[in-house]
Amino acid sequence: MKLNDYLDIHPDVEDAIKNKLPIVALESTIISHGMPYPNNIETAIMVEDTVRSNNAIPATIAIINGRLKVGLTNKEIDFLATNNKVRKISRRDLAIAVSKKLSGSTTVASTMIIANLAKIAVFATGGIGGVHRGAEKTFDISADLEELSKTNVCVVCAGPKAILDIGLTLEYLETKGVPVIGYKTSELPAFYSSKSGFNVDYRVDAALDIAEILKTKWDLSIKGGVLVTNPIPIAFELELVMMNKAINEAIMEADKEKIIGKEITPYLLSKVNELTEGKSLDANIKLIQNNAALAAKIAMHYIK
Ligand code: PSU
Ligand code: MN
Repeated sequence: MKLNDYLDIHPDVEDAIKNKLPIVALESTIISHGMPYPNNIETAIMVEDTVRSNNAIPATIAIINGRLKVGLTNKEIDFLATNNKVRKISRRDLAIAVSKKLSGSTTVASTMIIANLAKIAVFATGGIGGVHRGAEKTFDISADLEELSKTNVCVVCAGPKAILDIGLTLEYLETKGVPVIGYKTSELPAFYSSKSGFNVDYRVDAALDIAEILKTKWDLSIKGGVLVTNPIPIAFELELVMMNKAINEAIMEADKEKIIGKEITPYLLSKVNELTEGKSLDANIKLIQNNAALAAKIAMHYIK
């Protein structure tokens, strides 16, 4: 396979690859299905700027007319943010989207796949998908977890999304052999809150040490990613009890409306935002920014 048959690498990213500059991959489902307009576009641009101000090059990933885009123009970001027909593309959808020349935003799973094709090792998102509450009946487990077990990309997040079953998500990651690192914390953060009541496997206090763990894992040919969990800064976190109340109510609404499959995560995020009167969205924006900055530092120490 000739990579260029499928990949469109933005000139800034191409230049960074050539000159061995640090690159941070960013996903696009957050733009089209994770946030309302115009916060989605503002956040996408702000996150790219955060990567740049931390001395790395951003590569926001999406699929446009069947092309795998590594690095987007502002016009392409605008398209993803405003067109409500943009599909949410995960691993299962990827080959179909490409061969049928469709457009779509990429989840953590599919962003990892495309980042890896472009040899980008570090990727920042908000919160990963995981095992949903009630998964023992619904089997709803995000493809993000399987991807972390197969694809060699470091994912920097603020923990699993709080709408999930955090304990089961950790169990799944353990089974799949995915290391879960806490950046400057031994407690796993839970997206909107810096605390979850669960511990991470390892606390690491420096970006350099994380880069060394990546090098070591892949030198040893241990397949798969590393999950770096970076707590939302305390000043922006939401109170766990208040959040859980909103999440429980959102889950009840989703049940009533029979929302399932790939619609559930976007539905819950938007419902929780409604119930918290925009507080959860504010927190989501802050935590992504925080993750982008850390990812840039890790990428600087790790140049593939
Ligand atoms: N992080 C956010 N908001 C989001 C997501 C991550 O702050 O909307 C997206 C990611 O693309 C992730 C997806 O892969 O949510 C999870 O969807 P699912 O549960 O259907 O796998
Ligand atoms: Mn799902």
